[in-house]
Amino acid sequence: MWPEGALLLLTLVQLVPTRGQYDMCKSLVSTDEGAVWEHYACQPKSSSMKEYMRIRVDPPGITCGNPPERFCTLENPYLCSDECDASNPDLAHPPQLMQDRERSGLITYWQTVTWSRYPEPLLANITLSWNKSLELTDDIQITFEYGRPTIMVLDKSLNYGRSWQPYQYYADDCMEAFNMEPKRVRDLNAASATRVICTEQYSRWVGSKNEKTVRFEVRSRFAIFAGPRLLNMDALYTRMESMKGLRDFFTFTNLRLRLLRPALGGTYVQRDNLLKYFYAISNIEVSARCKCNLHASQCVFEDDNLQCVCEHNTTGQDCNRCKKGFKAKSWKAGSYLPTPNGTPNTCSQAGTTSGSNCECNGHSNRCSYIDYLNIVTCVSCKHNTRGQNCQHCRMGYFRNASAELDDESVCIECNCNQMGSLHDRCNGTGFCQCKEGTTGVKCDECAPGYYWKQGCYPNVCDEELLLCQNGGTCYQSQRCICPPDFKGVLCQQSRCGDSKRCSSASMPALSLALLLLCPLLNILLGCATSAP
Ligand SMILES: *[C@@H]1O[C@H](CO)[C@@H](O)[C@H](O)[C@H]1NC(C)=O
Ligand SMILES: *[C@@H]1O[C@H](CO)[C@@H](O)[C@H](O)[C@H]1NC(C)=O
Ligand SMILES: *[C@@H]1O[C@H](CO)[C@@H](O)[C@H](O)[C@H]1NC(C)=O
Ligand SMILES: *[C@@H]1O[C@H](CO)[C@@H](O)[C@H](O)[C@H]1NC(C)=O
Ligand SMILES: *[C@@H]1O[C@H](CO)[C@@H](O)[C@H](O)[C@H]1NC(C)=O
Ligand SMILES: [Ca+2]
Repeated sequence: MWPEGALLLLTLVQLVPTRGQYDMCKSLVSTDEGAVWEHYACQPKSSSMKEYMRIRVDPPGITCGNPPERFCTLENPYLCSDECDASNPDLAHPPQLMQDRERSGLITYWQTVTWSRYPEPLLANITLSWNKSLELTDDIQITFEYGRPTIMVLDKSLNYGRSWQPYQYYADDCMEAFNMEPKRVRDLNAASATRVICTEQYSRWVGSKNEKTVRFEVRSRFAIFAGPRLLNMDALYTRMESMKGLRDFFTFTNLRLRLLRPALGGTYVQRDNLLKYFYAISNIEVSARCKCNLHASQCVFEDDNLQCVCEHNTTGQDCNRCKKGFKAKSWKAGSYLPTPNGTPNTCSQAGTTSGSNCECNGHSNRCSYIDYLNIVTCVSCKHNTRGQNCQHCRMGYFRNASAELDDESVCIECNCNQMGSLHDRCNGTGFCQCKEGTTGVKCDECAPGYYWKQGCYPNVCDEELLLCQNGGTCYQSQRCICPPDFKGVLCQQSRCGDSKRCSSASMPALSLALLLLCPLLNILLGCATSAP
């Protein structure tokens, strides 16, 4: 179907000028002033994504044939003449047979080892990745040969596999397997269209030849809004604009099938014939379009990756940024509304109003002419920026050296310590201006010789120069704790003085321990002040 070569167009060039919805980004229209381009919201056509998916199966060794293994079928468990042998191309069942194009009716499939280690569960994960955000346009269909799993989960990731969420649960008994009420997509309504359900519809045993498909229903969910034959797509697109979750629900970068229990062909596992239990998948059909934020009508497969061919002066894998030199406004996705052509929300060139350059670096959508200065300036700069072109950081913020000028995180808060700094501004590398005795980038540390107590204060005492005397101890550099007979900042002054009213004065050899007992001694030994 696709020509050989590095660059494959997913969207066929339209030879006939019939126009589907949102499939053109621009067209030349004639006006009184000659031909001009008109721009529209646009999106690539839906296509089969199975050829572009990377498949990974886990755990290692789950694929059958190494060593070669015999297997039986559920329909005829006593005829076990089939063999899987990874070293023989005719008998091998590698993962890529889930995505091949089957010629001349020959079914090819990936197959796992048999459940010979029962009762240990037979588990397999199939991870499908595209390295591109995609939007489902039709049902996902997985074709199982030799029976559909009795327990399985479909997961999806929106962030290239960093995190996953369940998409749909499948079991022949949802209550038993997942403690969930069984549901069908047809039971859902506009309010519950994006609910993650468990369905029993695709897991019951009906014979392996009769029903091979497990679906993730997309069309029935679309039909909730667009009607049973999807004739009113405008209603669906309108909903997608007003319900952000609806659009995200159909968006993914990766899918994962967690196969948790194979087909049993009955209620129980027969331990005497475990060679008839395994998984086999012949095809995984994923119909989707590249997510290009309504800024591209084509998506190409280039250097092994899908890539939107961005229009409207946007760029990025998903057309999710404005091109350099087109950042007069912040980037915005195109909109399906108003139907039928939508709004392109194009990125526009640095303005030329009054000959003045009014590029706002993507931090503002508005400019204003200041009469007495004869300049055009950006107004309401966002993201903590300021300036004629929103090119500076606001007071209290500094420039993020690793961010481009149009990055939302271009300005970083100074975060100066309120107690330790003179004000909340900082210099170009984030250094705050510190009060005396305070140091550190944010002024939250004390210089040597200072202690922290809601700001830095000079030490009253320490272990070097400002020693507490006469046996006093230094408490957190803040004060000396003096023995009872001494006072003064460094306990340098005797309380007893000349009046010899303190016992310790007449007992110079008294140890520190006894000194601390002085109040007690006063009572016992009668050295109290009022002794006759
Ligand atoms: C399948 O993926 C899940 C989620 O990452 C993981 O917990 C589980 O161990 C995997 N199973 C196998 C058989 O690799
Ligand atoms: C994923 O796509 C991005 C953008 O096209 C590319 O830079 C990156 O190398 C791709 N990663 C892999 C693993 O192919
Ligand atoms: C994008 O920029 C080019 C100039 O490089 C201009 O001709 C074109 O009309 C712009 N497209 C849009 C949608 O603004
Ligand atoms: C600086 O910008 C980079 C690039 O956008 C961003 O990843 C980082 O989080 C920013 N740093 C801070 C502190 O905001
Ligand atoms: C900010 O202040 C620090 C410390 O005084 C200094 O090292 C740095 O060079 C200053 N940065 C700028 C951009 O002035
Ligand atoms: Ca196949």
